Amino acid sequence: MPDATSSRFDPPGFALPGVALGVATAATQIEGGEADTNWHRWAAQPGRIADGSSPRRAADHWNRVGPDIALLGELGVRHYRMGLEWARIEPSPGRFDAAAVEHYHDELAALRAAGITPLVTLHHFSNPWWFESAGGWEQRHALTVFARYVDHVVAALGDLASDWVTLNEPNIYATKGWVDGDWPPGVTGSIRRAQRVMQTMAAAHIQTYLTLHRACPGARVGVANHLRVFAPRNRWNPVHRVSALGAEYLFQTALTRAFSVGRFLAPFVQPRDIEPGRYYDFQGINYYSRSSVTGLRDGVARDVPVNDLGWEVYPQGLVEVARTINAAYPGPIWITENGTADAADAFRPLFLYDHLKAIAGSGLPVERFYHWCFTDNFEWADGEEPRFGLAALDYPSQRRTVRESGRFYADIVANAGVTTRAHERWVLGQHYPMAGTVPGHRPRGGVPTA
Ligand code: IFM
Repeated sequence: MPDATSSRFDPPGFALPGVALGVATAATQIEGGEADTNWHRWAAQPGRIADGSSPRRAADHWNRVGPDIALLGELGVRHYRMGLEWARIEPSPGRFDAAAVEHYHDELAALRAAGITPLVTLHHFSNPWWFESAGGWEQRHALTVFARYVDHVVAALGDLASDWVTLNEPNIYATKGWVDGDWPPGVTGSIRRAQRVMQTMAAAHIQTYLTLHRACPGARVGVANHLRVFAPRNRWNPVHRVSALGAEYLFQTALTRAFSVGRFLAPFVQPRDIEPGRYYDFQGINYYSRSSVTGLRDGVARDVPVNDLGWEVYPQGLVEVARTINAAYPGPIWITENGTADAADAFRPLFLYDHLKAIAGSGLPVERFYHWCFTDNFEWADGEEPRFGLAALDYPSQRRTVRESGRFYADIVANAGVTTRAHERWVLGQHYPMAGTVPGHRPRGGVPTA
């Protein structure tokens, strides 16, 4: 029998005051259908996608916007991060597709009518083929071309969106595309070109930040930064230690500096037309895992909990990266993505609990948390197999079924925290698989450190 001093958040429950909870998606990963993007072309090449799938199927969201918004309503979320497919909006250089723009306009209006605040991502790994084939983010005119797209979007949709992510994870985009080579354009081993891509994207962010603020007073604009913890595999080994520091610097430290305050430290070069300033209204953090560094590549430590893709589950890391970025660039923190691949839904509730609990006890100014992902979706080169959704997707029938973790999340949203009872119902007794026990364990997003 609860006594007078007991609360519904008694440990192991906890409240999450001040954190607005939402879910995240990206256009190419859920929309389905035809769009002439680098990813649609990449997926058409044999062997590029682990299971041979493509973004053409995905979650068919393009044709299911209404029911999907109803499903968001069932989860009770009031915040939704969604992406725009540039290739749909601008199918050939300078020609804008009024029907595609109207589709997004209607989607934003429907979200607003349902009481859901959209956070709109302008670029999330996918480029129109005409842009990609002209050199993509390496071409001289990339900034001008991207600015033309942004101007159009802002004029057409700026009345319905005030929260914007300019770019999603440019460090992953550049590392996978120009160093690992398992994403388009498939270049391997060129750290120099990857850095050039990141430099151009940093300049694009700043240019877009200024455009959005000129056009939409009150806009809140940031980058969805992929941040991870880099730990030396053996902390007594000097090579591991120096490599971990080097990897962190090359992968995220110099880049977040350029994005946030327009200061381009080596290996970047300060662009002549960019003045140092403040170019963020929130620090967006996509957090998934910790890297265990030995030298040339990062990896996953032995004997650690992992998800279906073999990524270490390290909840405290979310607070570690958030503290680091907040100390350098104070201001609101929006966790623009956090979630895990767990097809059996065997540990997603525990994952959610551990990460949200880390935030709750951190004292950091976390204003928003977007779970990745709303539904299962096309996970880039890993295809349809990894399951990140709060809603399970049966691809052939396109049937969505809210998982138990989705019900748990809805309960957290409704209570603004994890109640003692919810912990007992969804979390108690769960545990993570351990590294070495996950078939097909493939750490990804490796960062070269030499
Ligand atoms: O699916 C991706 C998303 O596109 C970017 N952040 C990481 C997610 C999981 O890998």
